[in-house]
Amino acid sequence: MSTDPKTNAGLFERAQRTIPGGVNSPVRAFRAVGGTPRFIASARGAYMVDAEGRRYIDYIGSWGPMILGHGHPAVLEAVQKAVAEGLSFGAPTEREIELAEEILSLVPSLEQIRLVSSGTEAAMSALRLARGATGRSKIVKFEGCYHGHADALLVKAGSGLATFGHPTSAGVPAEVVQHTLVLEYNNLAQIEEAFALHGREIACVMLEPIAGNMNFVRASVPFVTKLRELCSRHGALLVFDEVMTGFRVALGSAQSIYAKLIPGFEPDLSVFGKVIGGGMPLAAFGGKRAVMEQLAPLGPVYQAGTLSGNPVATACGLATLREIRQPGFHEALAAKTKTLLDGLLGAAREAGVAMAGDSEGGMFGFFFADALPQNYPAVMATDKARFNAFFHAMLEAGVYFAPALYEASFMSAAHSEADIAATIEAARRALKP
Ligand code: KE4
Repeated sequence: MSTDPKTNAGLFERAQRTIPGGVNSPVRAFRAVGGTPRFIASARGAYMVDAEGRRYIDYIGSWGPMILGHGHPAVLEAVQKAVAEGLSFGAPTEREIELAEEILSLVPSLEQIRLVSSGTEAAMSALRLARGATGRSKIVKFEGCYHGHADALLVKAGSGLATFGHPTSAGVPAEVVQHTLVLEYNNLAQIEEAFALHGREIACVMLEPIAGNMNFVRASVPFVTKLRELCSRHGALLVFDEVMTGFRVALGSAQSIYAKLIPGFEPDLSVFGKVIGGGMPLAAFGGKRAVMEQLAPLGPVYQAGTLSGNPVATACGLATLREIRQPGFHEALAAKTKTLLDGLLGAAREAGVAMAGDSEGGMFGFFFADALPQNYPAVMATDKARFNAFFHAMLEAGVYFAPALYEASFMSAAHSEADIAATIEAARRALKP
């Protein structure tokens, strides 16, 4: 008996016939948590509705972009107007300038920015730019941080500081990652030793300032301070991958938080995505003019894109940024996120379950562990079985968290106090022994 084609299971069965794994991005397949992915039919405000008509309170928000919630009137109006004016021109538009000016007005470390279509493309381009601007080949990234799927960044740690990375994916030749050094996040001794060994050959250090691809792990202030100091001393560029944290954890992104804690702190290059596209394919990378002007057509570093700065995507991103820069927006978002997280942790305490969590702005994460992990091995040592059971209990209760223990979750301006109370009540029931 074949599965009812109108159900999630039926759609998943059908999808797997024509799309590898039935999905266009692996994490959507629920393989980390098990079970059948939900095929979403529509979304509005804080809610998504699946193919079976079931409604979920959505804490994925398209993995970060939907900071306003789904279908914000100002965003829909801007996108519909842009659609009527034309979908794509392959020529410059005024709105790309407006979006560039808007982003630069919010991030003081930026003097110029280039728009692209995905976070992967932005991180890959920033990496090439760092190598081109410094004339160096070696790069440093950290275990647990994800910067998209460009070959040179799909790397796992080598067997020590002197040895460089190994591919995490088939199809990536060892030669491509031979210059990528993968270190432990928040490990000051390792980064000091790496620069002592390779300092003059390192083009850049790339990291997620708050690692949402380890669910929620903050780069410590001493770690970021050390990175800034070593990069400056050795002529390497410090690249903040803010695809997830950008305009999400604070209006000025994560770098504005570190600038308050580390006097004068700035990264050299920044990578953005998600929120700046408001749900449409748009990302960006930027930095000081002297570095950015190394890019074609001015300089020798080639980078391009047919749909870069797409007029509909820029309308969506611009409308989103104009809404989130309203006074009090991030304060209200952060307060809601904290209320939710405190409620989840309280429910765990009542149930006698070890749970740790952290949040910044509209981004949060929780682990079934006694303490917050500070690096990837510690994240992967948290209780996966308990996480997966909790994920599914909440999904059955109509609450959609990130389907993997190493992924962050997201609050939106559309989530109401009632949504948060219902989520906490569902957690109490899910965690009850
Ligand atoms: P995209 O190519 O997926 O737009 O961005 C890649 C990327 C780069 N940098 C960071 C810090 C990111 O978090 C991402 C993408 N994030 C994942 C969620 N962990 C996107 C979800 C997915 O892969 O489907």
